[in-house]
Amino acid sequence: MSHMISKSVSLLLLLFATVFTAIAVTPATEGTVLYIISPQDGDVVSNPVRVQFGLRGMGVAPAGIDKPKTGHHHLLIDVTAMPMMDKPLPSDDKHRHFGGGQTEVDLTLSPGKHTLQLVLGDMNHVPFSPPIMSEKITISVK
Ligand SMILES: [Cu+2]
Repeated sequence: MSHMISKSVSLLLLLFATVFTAIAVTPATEGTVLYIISPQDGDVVSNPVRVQFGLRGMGVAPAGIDKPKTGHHHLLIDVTAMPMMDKPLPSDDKHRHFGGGQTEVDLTLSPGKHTLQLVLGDMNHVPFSPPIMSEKITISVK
């Protein structure tokens, strides 16, 4: 009897966990394209490096603003292991948030090769499902 109860309880917990996960990610708008307008893959550039963010199919809104079909930009710099796609994106030198709704940034990068990739996040900095990401580009800084 107690075995049956504990089985029902764990089923219930599983159900809650599933529902919680389902509301933690925002569905992507189909056909949305995120891309880096500038620089282009393979470009040789000088500091400051102006990176311009392109988004088609959804709009840009500041973090914390609950508006359907919008998100804000995150720039991954030299990130080799992708962050979790169902959690808020980390915030550090390699994971830059543009929670004000910015669509470009001027970076100062060390000389040599660097990779850049955009990830769109929802109002809570969580990537959409499926994730909306740009191609990863490689640039050379003089
Ligand atoms: Cu963010």
